[in-house]
Amino acid sequence: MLNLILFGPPGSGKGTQAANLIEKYGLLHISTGDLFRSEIGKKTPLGIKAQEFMSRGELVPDEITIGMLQNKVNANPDVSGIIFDGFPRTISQARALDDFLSERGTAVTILVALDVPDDELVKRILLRGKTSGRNDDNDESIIRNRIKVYEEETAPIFDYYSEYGKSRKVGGVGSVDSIFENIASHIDALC
Ligand code: B4P
Repeated sequence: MLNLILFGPPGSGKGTQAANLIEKYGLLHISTGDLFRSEIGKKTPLGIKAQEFMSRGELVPDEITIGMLQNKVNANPDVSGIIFDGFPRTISQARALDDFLSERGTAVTILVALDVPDDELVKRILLRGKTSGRNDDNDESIIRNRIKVYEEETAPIFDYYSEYGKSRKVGGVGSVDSIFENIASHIDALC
């Protein structure tokens, strides 16, 4: 099973690259951001809780996020692999993911991090905000807070998987196709 963590700060292009990767490798795409937005759209109790954190640019608490992720994986038992997009975002989510995959007789194969400068991230997200309808995309101070939360809580996951020789870094500025080729070369070197 190919279990790929697509990693990087908000706006680095994880969702964009995931779309191409699904096509090439036939993987299930799980985006925790998309799952939360779907719950928000349906006004479920989980969505109402998630909205509170997302609108401030903060992470949704682990106890909500981990359970939701596990439900999604359990609902798709026959897949040949998974792209985890936006998960894990804390070390404790990473540990929970490792335990959960190990119970299923599998493990994270590779983490690919997209590297993009902060000012480019802000520019991209503000541009996306013109059409996305996402209230966390429209306010520069909320976007900067998302980047700060990423640096403090999420970035250490890169080193966590480096210890197992699983982390790779890819430049995230340039054409979507050239970035995709780069990601694929790292995956192909392992599989
Ligand atoms: P996410 O939905 O994961 O969103 P994101 O990080 O903003 O986007 P992504 O990196 O996928 O960027 P995209 O491809 O769209 O998270 C939203 C919120 O949900 C979080 O802040 C948090 O509150 C919550 N959340 C999610 N997961 C969680 C978890 N595990 N734990 C706790 N909370 C969680 O690209 C961005 C833009 O750039 C697009 O407009 C795209 O067209 C453009 N772009 C992409 N590639 C480009 C390129 N090469 N050049 C120029 N533009 C490019």
